[in-house]
Amino acid sequence: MKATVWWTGVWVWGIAMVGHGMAEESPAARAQSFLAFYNATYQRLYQVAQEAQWLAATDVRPEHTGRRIGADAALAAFVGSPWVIEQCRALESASGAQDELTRRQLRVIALMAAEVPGTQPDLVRERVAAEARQSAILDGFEFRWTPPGSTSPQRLTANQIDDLLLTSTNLAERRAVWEASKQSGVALKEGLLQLRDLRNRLAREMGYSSYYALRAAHFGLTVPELRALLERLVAETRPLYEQLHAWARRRLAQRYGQPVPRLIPAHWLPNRWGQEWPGLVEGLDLDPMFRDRSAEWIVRQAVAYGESLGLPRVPDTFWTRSDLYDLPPESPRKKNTHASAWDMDLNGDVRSLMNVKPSFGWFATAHHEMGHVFYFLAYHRPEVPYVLRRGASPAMHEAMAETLATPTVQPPYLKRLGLWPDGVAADDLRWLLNAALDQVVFIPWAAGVMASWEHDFYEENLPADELNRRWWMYVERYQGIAPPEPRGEEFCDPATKTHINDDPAEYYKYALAFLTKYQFHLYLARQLGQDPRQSDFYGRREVGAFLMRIMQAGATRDWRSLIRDATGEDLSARPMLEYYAPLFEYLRRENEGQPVGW
Ligand code: X8Z
Ligand code: ZN
Repeated sequence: MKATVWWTGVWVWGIAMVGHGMAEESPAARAQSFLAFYNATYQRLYQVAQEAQWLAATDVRPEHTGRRIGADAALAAFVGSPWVIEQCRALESASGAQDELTRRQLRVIALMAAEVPGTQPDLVRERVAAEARQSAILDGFEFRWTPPGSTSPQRLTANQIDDLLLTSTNLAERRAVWEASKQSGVALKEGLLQLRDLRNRLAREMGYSSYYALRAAHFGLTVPELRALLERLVAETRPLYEQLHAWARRRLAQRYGQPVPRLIPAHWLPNRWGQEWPGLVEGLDLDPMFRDRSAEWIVRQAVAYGESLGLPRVPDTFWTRSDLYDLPPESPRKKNTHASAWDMDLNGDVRSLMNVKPSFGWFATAHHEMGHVFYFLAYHRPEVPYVLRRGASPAMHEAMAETLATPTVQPPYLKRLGLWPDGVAADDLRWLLNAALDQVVFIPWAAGVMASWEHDFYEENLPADELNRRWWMYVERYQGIAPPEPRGEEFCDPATKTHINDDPAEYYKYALAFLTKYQFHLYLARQLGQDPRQSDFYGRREVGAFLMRIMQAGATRDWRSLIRDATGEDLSARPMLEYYAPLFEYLRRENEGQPVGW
C-alpha cells in the first residue's frame, strides 16, 4: 500500500516536471544549461578580446589601445554581468547537487566575475581603460641613456640593456644602463596606483580583502596560507642562497676591482632586478655558443624538443601568426619586449610574442614559451570546457613552461645540439653553480621580494610615498642587494617589472613553478634511471605521456592533487635542494672563513 502511494507520487511528480520542463528545475540541469550558454559566449568574446590585445601588444598605437578597450569592455560586460554573478551564487549554493566538473567551472566563472563585477559598472569601465593605457605605456616605452664619455642621449632597447648588464665591466657604464632601465617606473607609477585602487575596490565589492586575496583564491589559498607557504619556501632555500650570495659578491668584487661589499650593488648584477645571475662563472660564457645560430633556429629547437616527447604538433598558424623576433632600435613599430605565449581562441590558434635573438637567455625563454604553447594544445579538447582550458593553477602553467626549459641546462641536450662549450666536463661543479645562479637565486626574488611587496601594495594600501622604500627594504631582506645610492619616491622601481603592471599580484607563481619543475624532473629522471643532473629526455615518449596526463586535464583537477598524484609528494623545496646538494657542499668549502649572509 505504502509502496503504491510512493510510486504514484513519483509518477505524478515526473509528469509535473516534464510539464514544467525538468531541465529548468533540478540544480544539476540548471547548471548544465547555464554552463553551455556561458562557455559558448565566453569563447567568442574572449577570442575577440585576445585579438585586440594581441594587436595592441605587437603594434603599440593609440588606435590599437582604443580597440583593445572596446573589446575588453565587451568581455568584461559579459564575464562580470550581475546575471552571471547571481547565477553563479545560486548554483554554487546548491553545490551539493553538482558534480566536480560543474563545481570547478562555477568557481572559475565566479573568480573571473570578481575581476570585473558589473555591480560597479563605472569602476569596471575605468579599470578596463586603465589596464590598456598602462600596457601601452609599458609596451611602447623608450629607454634613453647617455653612455659615459658621450654627450648625446641615445635610445636603448630592452635587449640592449640586458646585453650591457651581462657583458660590461665598466662600473660607470653599468650604473648608467641600470639607472636608464628604471626610467619606465617613473612613467608607470601614476597608472599603477590608479590600477591598485580599481583592482582593490572591485575585489572588495566581491568580498575579498584585496586584489591580492582574489588572486590567491586562484590557487585555492587564503592570504595567510599563501604567505606561510612562501615564507617556508624562502626559508628552506635560504642556506643555499646565502652561500651563492657570498660566492657571488666576492666574484663580482674581483671582476670590478672593488672591496667585497655586504650587500651586492644592484648595478653589479647581470640582470635589471637581480632575479637571475648569469655569466658569473669563469669559463662558462654561454652566449658565444649561439654565434652561428639564427633566432629562428632557437625557436625551431624548442618546438622540436616538445614534439620529440610526443606532445601535440604545433600548428602551422603558430609560425605565420606569432611575432617572434627582435626589432631593430630604429623600428617605427613598437611592441612588448617581454616574452609571452598566447591562447587566442582556446581552440588551436596559439601564438608567442618574443624578441628572440641568438643568445642563451632567449634559448631558455623560447623553450619556456613553447611549454605554455604545448599546454594550450594539450587541453584544447572537447572533454575540457572552455572556462577550464587553463592551467590547473597559474603556477602549473609556469611549471610546465619551466619543465620544457629544463633541458637547456642539461649537458646532454646541449651536446646533442652541438652547443656544449669546449673544455668543460659535463659533471663540472661550475656548471651546477651556473644553473643555481639562475634558478635558486630566483626564489628569494619571486617568493620574497615580489610576493611581499605586492602583498603590502594591495593588502595594506601602501601609501604612494612609501612604494620605493618598501621595495628596497624587501630587496635587502630577501636578496641581500642594495641600489647604487638610496632611491627616492620620485622613482617607482617595482613598476619597472612587467608583471607588476600587467600580470599583477601573482608573481609568486614562478617560484612555485620552479620548485614544481624540480619535483617533476627528479621524479622523471628516477623513473628513467637517469642521473637528474645529466639527464636526456629527448625523444622519450614516457616523459611526454607523464606531462600530458597533467596538461590534458587543464583546470578540471586541483593543482595540488595533480602534483601529489604525479609524483607521490606534496610541493616543497626538497627536490630543488636535492638537485643542488653537491653544490651546497662545494660552496661551503669555497666560502670557508668568509662571511656568509648579510
Ligand atoms: O615572465 C616570464 C616568462 C613569461 S611567462 C618569460 N618569466 C618570469 C620573468 O621573466 O620575470 C619566466 C621566469 C620568470
Ligand atoms: Zn611563462
